Amino acid sequence: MSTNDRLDFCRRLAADAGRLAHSTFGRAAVLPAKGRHDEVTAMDREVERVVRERIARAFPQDAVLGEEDGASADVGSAEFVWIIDPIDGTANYARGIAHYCVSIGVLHRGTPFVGALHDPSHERLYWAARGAGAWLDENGATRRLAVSPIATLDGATVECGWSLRVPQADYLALFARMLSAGCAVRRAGSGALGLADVAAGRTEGYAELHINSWDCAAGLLLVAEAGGRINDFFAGDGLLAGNPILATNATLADSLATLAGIPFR
Ligand code: LIP
Repeated sequence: MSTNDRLDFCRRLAADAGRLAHSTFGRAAVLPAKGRHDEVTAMDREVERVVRERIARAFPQDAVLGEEDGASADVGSAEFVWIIDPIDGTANYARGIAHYCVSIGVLHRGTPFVGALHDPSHERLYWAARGAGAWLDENGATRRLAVSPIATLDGATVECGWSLRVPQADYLALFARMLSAGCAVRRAGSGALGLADVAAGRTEGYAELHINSWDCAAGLLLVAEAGGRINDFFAGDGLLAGNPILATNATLADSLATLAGIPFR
């Protein structure tokens, strides 16, 4: 199988999964939360079920890791691992806020290989392959993505992801450091779309003190292939346990790494 086979399949799968997710947007069947501010809907589970089924048929030799149903037994040994967030931004989805996406990334021997991210609310399909650039299909056209050229912190916008997975004091300190340096700071509730914004040059950075691999596997590749700099998220047990994440444009990379306290490789 070539890169193109998995890339083409990943793009089609993310497109189909996003359309499925959007079919109940605004009337989501919200299930008992996994934790405070950690929602899940029936559609999260349905999208992941469908995505897993299609991957198993097309690439039975590949491993899978998904937010809702966990890791297949061969996730530590398989050459290729598919990483699925069926709905990233579930809290937004559950509330009818049109800021969510389906994110599907593929690792080859532990590093991002191809990925696709579908934002059905805006009919945007982001995709990338290692060494082949990052791209956006929108309004019937495909354009290459490039990170922002902004070179000053007081001109930068940075998204700082939040969850109860880290102490609130640490998050507030991160937020305060960014603000004190002159950055505009946002938190929109989807790490994957936050990474897509960096890749598309809409923001200059995305930082989060802990994020899971299913939130970011596709988005990290988008940023790297759009000319940005990313930290070594998959170091250690990043795949199964998550890690801090920093994804930036090239120009402000070192400054944002210092402010975030998240070093690059
Ligand atoms: C979301 C992440 C985001 C985080 C949110 C939430 P989910 O993922 O993408 O980085 O800040 O709290 O965890 O749970 O919507 O798939």
